[in-house]
Amino acid sequence: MGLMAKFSIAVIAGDGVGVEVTPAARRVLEHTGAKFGAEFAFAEYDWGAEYYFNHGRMMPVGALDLLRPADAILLGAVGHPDIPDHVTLNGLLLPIRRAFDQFANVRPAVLYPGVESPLARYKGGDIDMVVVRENTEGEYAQIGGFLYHTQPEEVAIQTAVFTRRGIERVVRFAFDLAMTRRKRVTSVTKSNAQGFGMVLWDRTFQAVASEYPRVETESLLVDAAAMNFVRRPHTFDVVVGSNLFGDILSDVSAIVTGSIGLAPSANLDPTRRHPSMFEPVHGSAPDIAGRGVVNPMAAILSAGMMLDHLGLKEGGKSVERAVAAVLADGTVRTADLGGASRTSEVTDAVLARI
Ligand code: GGG
Repeated sequence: MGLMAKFSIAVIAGDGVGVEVTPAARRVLEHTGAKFGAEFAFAEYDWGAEYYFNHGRMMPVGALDLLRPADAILLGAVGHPDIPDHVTLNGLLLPIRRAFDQFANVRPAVLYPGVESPLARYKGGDIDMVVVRENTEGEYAQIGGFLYHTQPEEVAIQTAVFTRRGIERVVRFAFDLAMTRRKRVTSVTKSNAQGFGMVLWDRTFQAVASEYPRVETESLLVDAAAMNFVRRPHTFDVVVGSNLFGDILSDVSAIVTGSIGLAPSANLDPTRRHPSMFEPVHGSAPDIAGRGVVNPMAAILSAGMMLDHLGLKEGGKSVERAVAAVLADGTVRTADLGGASRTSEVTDAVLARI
């Protein structure tokens, strides 16, 4: 047997169903690693809502320095009904994305055979797109403040930040990705109404597009994009948009391909100076948390994306193939896909196929 590649993985299971899907992803990493010559050392961090209740913050001072040496980060979900969502998000997920310059949030949406789309005329194999979301600036830059805080005359200022550098690098990432796929990139803005940041986006998109003459391009306003994700999802290949638009549209792409329980994501620093982070698109789902019924496939597919990022391409492919095989077989599936299987049963079924 050849040399084992060794990787250190920081794990933040987080809140709600995060603590149920993360162990499933971990098992898949261990199992796939053993088959494809890789070994994983996991460091678990108990950050999130419980940590907040005990310490008044989502993660400790110095948390980012603990994550920094990791080869990758596996995240479950953040969010708790008793903590405002802006506290959980800005206390954990967004600072990690920014600190590690994870500027490309890659969110594939595939309609797998055996999965029913809510769109009547679409069947397995018909939809295969990737939403590339700008992940470090834009509408989530968290620049602003309150005047007359909590008083009746209160004013809130929330500033979106768009930089040419920030737009250019994520758009370039989208084009490079499209070159490995069907060579089609759709840019999404709202530049008719937002005449500064989004106009800079459009101009930057055109400039980068001119460097990729073999890639077909399309620019859509976000309202038209939302409509066309439902009307003609089969026409999209790579879709690139701002932090907010990518966040929203990737929920639409998730549901037209069957379930948000199948939607993985990678928060990538493509320069590899920092660890990238892999997480299901879904949140903590407090309504079903703790019952062992959440679909682990989004987290498992995210683990597959991690393997791919770490250079274990065949391992990554085998994870996706295993998920696809379980979906095509149709006997083991969670409630979001019309089944009654438990999280552990789905995980076992995927492991058996790898
Ligand atoms: N899986 C991570 C999670 O909890 N996502 C929920 C969420 O609200 N995410 C916001 C974002 O991706 O910006």
